[in-house]
Amino acid sequence: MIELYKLHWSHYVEKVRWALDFKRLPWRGIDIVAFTKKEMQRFDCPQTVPLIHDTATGVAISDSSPIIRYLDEAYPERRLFPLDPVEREQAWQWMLRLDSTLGLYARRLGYTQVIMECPQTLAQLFMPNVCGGLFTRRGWRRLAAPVLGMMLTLRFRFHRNQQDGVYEALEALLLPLAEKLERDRFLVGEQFTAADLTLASLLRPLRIVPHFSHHPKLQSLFVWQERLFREHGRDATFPYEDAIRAQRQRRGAMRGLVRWMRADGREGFDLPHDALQVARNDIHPVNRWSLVLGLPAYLKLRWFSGISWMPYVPAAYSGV
Ligand SMILES: N[C@@H](CCC(=O)N[C@@H](CS)C(=O)NCC(=O)O)C(=O)O
Repeated sequence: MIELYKLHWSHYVEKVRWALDFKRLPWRGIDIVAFTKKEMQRFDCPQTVPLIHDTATGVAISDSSPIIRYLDEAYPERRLFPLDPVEREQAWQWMLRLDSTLGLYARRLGYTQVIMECPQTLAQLFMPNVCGGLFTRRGWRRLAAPVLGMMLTLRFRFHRNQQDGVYEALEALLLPLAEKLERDRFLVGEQFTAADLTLASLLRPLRIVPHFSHHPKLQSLFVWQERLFREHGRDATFPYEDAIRAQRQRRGAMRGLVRWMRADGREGFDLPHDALQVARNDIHPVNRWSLVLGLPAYLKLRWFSGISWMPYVPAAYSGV
């Protein structure tokens, strides 16, 4: 039995869930409290989510790509890595690069979009069981939203999206990927691998970011993603996607117009050209004093982010 310590909406967690389901391994999910992560403290490995504990071997391991590699080595049935060593290394490098670029920036922009359009959703994600679910009720949700929004803004630096060239860097990453996948069915070789699973999972938060979900040159990439979701029985939408869509339908508008888009902001990832050994992360510590800085950062993001409202139309790839 594999125990999976998770935050259910995390795109890194979805990678591991998908791998476990693909390999038909028995597993059980344990929802953790995001603020304390006390459920996983007994394990002597970096405390990021996802983390798995294999009760058969005693192995506990965090970081989604090493987890998937461990699963493939320990349980070789229904392989996710190619047998050919060159292709195997290619798949591994794709995973580490996507974890260190797409995964981090899509998380930033997905949360940014939630904060700009329906911040009350944050309480439903982070506090479903706190005080018997009090913060999922209407008025309390509104109270919790700015506090959670401030903490997340400081932790992941949403207020620096423009400065850090996040939109530009992601666009520069995704356009060639979309072109490649119009020619090839898979990222590596002729079969589905852990690299495809990584790309399709980590793209998910961008489905609520109109600059990407509605980008004419990226529609084929989302069609590719949807095909994989269908073929592998993955959830068509996550609850936060449904929440934001319902809000847009009610308002008839979405925050989609990125006003700046600099041509020189495209080098944002700054990764070494050599092979990567581990994935990068961008989590910054937040304490109660730094929270004082959170309020202006949060308010700026919510009201003066430079991303304007535009009429809501569904993305072409989804037709929803
Ligand atoms: N490279 C890691 C990234 C994992 C990660 O950053 N997880 C986030 C959740 S999406 C986390 O642990 N957050 C806890 C925190 O911010 O303390 C992976 O692929 O698993």
